[in-house]
Amino acid sequence: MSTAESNKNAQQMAAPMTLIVGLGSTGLSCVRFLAGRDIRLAVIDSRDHPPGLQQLRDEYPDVALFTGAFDADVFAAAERLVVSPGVSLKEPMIQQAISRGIEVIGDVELFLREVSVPVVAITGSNGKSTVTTLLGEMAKTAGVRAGVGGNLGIPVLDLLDEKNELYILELSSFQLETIRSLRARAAVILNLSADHLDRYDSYEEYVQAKAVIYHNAEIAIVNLDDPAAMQLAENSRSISFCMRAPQPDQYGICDVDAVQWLCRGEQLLLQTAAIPSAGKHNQANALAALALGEAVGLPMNSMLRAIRDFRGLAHRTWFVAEINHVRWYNDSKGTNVGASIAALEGLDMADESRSILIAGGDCKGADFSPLADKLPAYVRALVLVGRDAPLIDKAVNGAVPGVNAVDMNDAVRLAADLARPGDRVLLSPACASFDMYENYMQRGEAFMEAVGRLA
Ligand code: UMA
Ligand code: ADP
Repeated sequence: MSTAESNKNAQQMAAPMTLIVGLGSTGLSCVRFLAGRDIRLAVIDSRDHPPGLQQLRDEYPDVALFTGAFDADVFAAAERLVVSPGVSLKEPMIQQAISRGIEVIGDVELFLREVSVPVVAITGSNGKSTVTTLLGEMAKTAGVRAGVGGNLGIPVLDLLDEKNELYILELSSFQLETIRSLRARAAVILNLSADHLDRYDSYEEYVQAKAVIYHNAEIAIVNLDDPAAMQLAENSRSISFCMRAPQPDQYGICDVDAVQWLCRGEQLLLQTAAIPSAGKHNQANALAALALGEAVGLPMNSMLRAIRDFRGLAHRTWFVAEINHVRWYNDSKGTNVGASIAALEGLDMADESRSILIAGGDCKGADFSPLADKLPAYVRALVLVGRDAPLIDKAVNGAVPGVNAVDMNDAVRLAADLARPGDRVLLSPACASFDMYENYMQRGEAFMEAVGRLA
């Protein structure tokens, strides 16, 4: 650090300041939002070279920055913390700040204090990005100007625009931990299954973080197929969805003369065959989006048109190729056990065909036994790759044949050998990608390239 910089930092600590904790995309969005508001600002990040470093130096040279191991003196000088989702509130210095009684919030709380138009809040263990994006498409088709983002990628503060009539936010459990003022027009917990147990002490704690989304929501969207998620909705007004024939005013699936339909009560809306994205879980996602769309007054015909046109998001049960009568799917975003189970069940054909599942990576403290229990019904063979492959192997305990691969190319070659005509090969790792790749996108690309070489 230069002398000028350390002087600037010392000055900053001499007076009460808002401390932005974390300099990733969220931290930068908070600086952009708060800079120029006559608020003394500083940023701290425990990384030596946080991703936003250069941009902060170039665009906000007056904002003090502290990098490397968190410094207690910097936290002690703060009168308010704005904490990024990647930083746990259990961090001892954040705990001390909470004990001192200062305000500890996140970027979404700053955002909520700023907006006056309706907010749709979407969480769940899986399907968040898909439902958020699909609802955004529904709004666009209906001509409603909506800001769409959050955990999906664009930090919420960067969505702020006076012209927006609606905000559609994907909120992670991490983001929900630092929210105080959420009064969503419509809120949903899509489903609940274990994730992020490297950050939470228990599954219960993770669920409690998610539960916040329903507090003060005007309309709760409720998944009747997920009793644990359903139980968290105590709102007086709700719109429900399920994967069976629904009651009046609920969304569900109806069979008429062997044809499956998305329906609302007895009203047939759209044949499920018209949904372009693969898997039954994407039917559930469409129903959730319809219920959310109804809650914010989107017209039905626009919503159905958006469903018909929405091809799904890349790396989510994404059809890659058919080679020698074997269909290959990239579900690299299947980063937890619940997601991989949903992908296996969703692609199931109820015939003799099976899936070859490629799984493994950074398991985030997961328990693989729910996946192991499901494998015999859906999986012909398992190809394991990545750091925590032995943990999956141990949980499966020979319930289905398994082989180990050294890398993605090897995994794809092995899967091709194991598949029979009519089978599917599914990359759905049930793990994060950080042991081998920068992110799930890179892992999915590696898979698709290897499949391409095979073709
Ligand atoms: N980190 C440190 N020290 C710090 C600050 C962060 O080591 O001082 C680490 C974190 O532990 C984490 C990484 O840096 O591993 C990134 O954290 P961050 O808070 O800087 O992340 P942002 O770049 O601000 O991105 C965050 C969300 N990231 C996380 O929650 C980890 C992004 O979700 C989100 O798109 C973005 O805000 C905009 O809202 C990503 C994510 O992985 C996609 N989310 C998790 C998930 O979907 O499972 C919850
Ligand atoms: P999230 O944003 O919650 O991670 P995504 O929409 O990105 O969710 O989907 C991630 C993965 O979760 C998909 O690749 C698929 O394996 C699984 N998935 C998607 N929708 C559902 C659902 N409704 N229920 C269970 N699993 C799902």
